[in-house]
Amino acid sequence: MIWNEKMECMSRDEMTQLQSERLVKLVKYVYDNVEFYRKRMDEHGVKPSDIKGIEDITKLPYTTKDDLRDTYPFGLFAAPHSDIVRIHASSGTTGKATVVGYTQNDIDVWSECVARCMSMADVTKDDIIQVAYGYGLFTGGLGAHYGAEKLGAMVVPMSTGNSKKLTTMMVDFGATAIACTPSYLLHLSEVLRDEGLLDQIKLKAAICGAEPWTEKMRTEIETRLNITAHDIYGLSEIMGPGVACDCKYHAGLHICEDHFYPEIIDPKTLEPVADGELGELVFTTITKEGIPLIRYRTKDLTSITHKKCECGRTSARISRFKGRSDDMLIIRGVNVFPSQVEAALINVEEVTPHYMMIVDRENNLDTLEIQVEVDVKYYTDEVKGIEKLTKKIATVIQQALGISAKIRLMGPNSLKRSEGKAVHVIDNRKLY
Ligand code: DLL
Repeated sequence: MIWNEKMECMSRDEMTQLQSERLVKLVKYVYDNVEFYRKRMDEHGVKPSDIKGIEDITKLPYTTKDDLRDTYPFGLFAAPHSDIVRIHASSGTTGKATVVGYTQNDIDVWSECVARCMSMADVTKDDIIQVAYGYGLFTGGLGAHYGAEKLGAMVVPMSTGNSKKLTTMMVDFGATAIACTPSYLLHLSEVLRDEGLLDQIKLKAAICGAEPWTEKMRTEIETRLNITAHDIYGLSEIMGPGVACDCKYHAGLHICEDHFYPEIIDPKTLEPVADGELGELVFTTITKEGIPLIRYRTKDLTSITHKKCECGRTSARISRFKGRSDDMLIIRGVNVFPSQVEAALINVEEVTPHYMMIVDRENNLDTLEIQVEVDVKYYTDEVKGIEKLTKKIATVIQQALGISAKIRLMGPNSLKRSEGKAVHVIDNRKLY
């Protein structure tokens, strides 16, 4: 089923016209309401009146995560606080989170986009959907929740964790759809198998995202659970889940293009690349009110096509993600930057700035080990001392990253020094 045929199936010309009108309005809106953008545009010598249509978008400067960090917490908000009805946040590159705000209209648009995505997975008002993304500052839980409600489905707001309860309720409530990260769904399939519940579930579809996954993982999920699994994409800076999703043809993710204007650029030259070529995805939020962003560099690497899909939708499609142009990792669904570890360790007197993060996947759950080099002054063989310091670092890391890590203390000068750019991560998962 196509949730919003008018918007999802409009002709290219109509879409370009709509995007042009919306961009012109947006640029004036941010220029009038966000000091940061006013200054940026003045520096670039661009006036709102220079933007006459979507073809003028390349005249505008890019926005990055650092811009959000530098204006923390509300510096990029365009709407007055009295019009903001919700805040979400995700990891920043160092200590501070990236904060986003939504007006009621933004929440309505968001729910509409998620409803479109869930419809791509053939979820309807007759479905019972378990939302097992985290609820809270992370956009996954509430984003999926409001979209499923908009669809009219029966929503079970499980959040993450407590897999046994989730699987029991899956059977007892007869859940027909689930929204969660793909790795968590693989884990759930094992819990269902171990509990002997696999033949009692009524699941038909899964809406999986928030982290990279492969076609191999999709096949594994679909075979184990006898369902169809759809790839949903989004990021908190742009909105949250629901920016794009794949339909039953799995031939790329349809972007909600009437709200998010996509560009693909070469991350080095920052020049646009042609359809089909790999590059960094950039979005302009052409209808957003709370925190509209112009040419936001997602750092996600993909390619785009503007060809009509077999499903009938005409919206541009992006291919499954091929990596990132920065060093962000997603561990257990949480965005983690090595620089956050560095920032956290600086406050621990007993260790040096040398560390190594080792990421792996065991039983479909991500594991993180952080090897930390102890300062020669504090190095000890004494078990009690090691235990105390390990615990202290584990607490600091948990607070900084929002996820737990196994800490391994290393002797002075034991971690390999690199000659060029320091290597701080070994990722043994095969995600791209
Ligand atoms: O992960 C929003 C979301 C929630 C999307 C639930 C889908 C489902 P952030 O925490 O801001 O927002 O992380 C955004 O996650 O830039 C990508 O690198 C990655 N990501 C999200 N979805 C996918 C996906 C949410 N389907 C960052 N495939 C993005 C690959 C994804 N990577």
